[in-house]
Amino acid sequence: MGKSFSKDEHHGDLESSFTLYFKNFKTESKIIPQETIDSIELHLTKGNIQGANSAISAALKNIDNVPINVAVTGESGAGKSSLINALRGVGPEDEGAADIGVVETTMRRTAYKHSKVKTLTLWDLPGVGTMNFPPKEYLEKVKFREYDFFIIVSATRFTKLELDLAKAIQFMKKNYYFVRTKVDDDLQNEKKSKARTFDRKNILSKIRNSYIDTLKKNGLDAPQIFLISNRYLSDYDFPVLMNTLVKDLPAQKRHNFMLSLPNITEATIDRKNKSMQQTIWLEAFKTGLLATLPVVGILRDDVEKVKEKLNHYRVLFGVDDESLEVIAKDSQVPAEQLKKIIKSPYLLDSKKRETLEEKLLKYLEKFASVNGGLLATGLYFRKTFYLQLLLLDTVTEDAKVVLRETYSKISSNSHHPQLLTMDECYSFLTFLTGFVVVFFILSYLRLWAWNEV
Ligand SMILES: Nc1nc2c(ncn2[C@@H]2O[C@H](COP(=O)(O)OP(=O)(O)OP(=O)(O)O)[C@@H](O)[C@H]2O)c(=O)[nH]1
Ligand SMILES: [Mg+2]
Repeated sequence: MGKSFSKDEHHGDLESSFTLYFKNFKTESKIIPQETIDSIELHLTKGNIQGANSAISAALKNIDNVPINVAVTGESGAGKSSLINALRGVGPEDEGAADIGVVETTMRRTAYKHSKVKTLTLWDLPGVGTMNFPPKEYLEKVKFREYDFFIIVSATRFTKLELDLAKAIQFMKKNYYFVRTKVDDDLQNEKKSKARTFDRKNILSKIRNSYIDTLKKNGLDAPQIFLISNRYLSDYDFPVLMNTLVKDLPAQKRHNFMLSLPNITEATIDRKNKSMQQTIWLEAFKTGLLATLPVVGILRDDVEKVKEKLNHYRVLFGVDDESLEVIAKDSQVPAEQLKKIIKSPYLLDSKKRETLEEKLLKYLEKFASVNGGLLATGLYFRKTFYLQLLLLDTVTEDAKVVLRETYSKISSNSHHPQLLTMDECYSFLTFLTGFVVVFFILSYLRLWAWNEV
């Protein structure tokens, strides 16, 4: 599979591959800053292989180590802890979950580390109202410089203090996001009180517009509000909120933040895949820059590394045994059932009929037909690169299969908002009774007419 290149041909090829590869990604999905991409390209143009290699190593190291700090603030009971748990992919009863309750539980800032992404910390801050300080002083007290952005949460309306806080955050050149929680409750209440005229879309847009009006009146430019439910994450604006947060972060923080997010939609899982692909490609590119010989077979000592990689991906995509146990508990789908429908645990199973080499070959054929050829040419085209993509895609598909299996269970659980209100049940029963009465009258009339004849 390897192909030899003369030195110049090799460099020219590498430079164009590098440029082409990153052209495939939108700015908001790239995991390294444009300046870094430009500088690597410059090294390659000049034939400075060592320079390009060091720049890629530094970029990857930065992605691994750069801390991400998220501040969540809002009045007591607004749903801060619930949102933090949701962002960490932790259920309210799971180990290490932030305390949730109806009594005021957050009086000072509390740090919650993400269990899988060690560089990410979510901070549960006391509301600006509970601290009794003007916004600027509040920001100093909660150490505003440490955070990448603020999420300001409310379950009712935003107070004047919170609106002023947003302005102060903006002034400090940090991002903030207004999040309105518990919209599931709003819809439920509307449905109960106005069953006949209930229109979900209309109600949500009314709620949204009333917030936007208030924000505009208070001098906040380009205001945005995310309507979410911490109980039903894939409904409403939670997925939009996640995309916005990822897009607004500096490129080098995107990858880890993306990986930290819960698998609530298939689109989220695909985005994690795209992010992982970039790190795999950069690693392979870097290795290929310095490699002198193309690797043809899967080396024996690579097998252990491959196993390690697979386990790592399974953890990141939430399909490792431990994660599956937690998902099973939350969704009430037995863990055994989940383990049966996924493929990654058996991928490296040597007893299987199809060997890993055969699987890889099949994958390469499929890859080439979808992408119009194989991605990388030149010395860095190594089997291990495509093997990692195969592992990644298998794990990605597993995460989707698990989501589908558990989503259907969650949707059919009784705690999901009722499909029919009492009024609707009553109307339906009235209709049914009417229908039965009319049916009997008509049958009787027919019989009577028959006897007459
Ligand atoms: N229906 C519904 N209930 C929610 C939602 N978010 C939170 N809750 C409930 O609201 C209550 C308060 O939520 P918390 O997450 O503890 O609120 P908090 O802002 O952390 O409260 P403090 O720690 O007291 O400041 C809990 O009973 C949650 O289960 C939501 O989106 N929908
Ligand atoms: Mg709390």
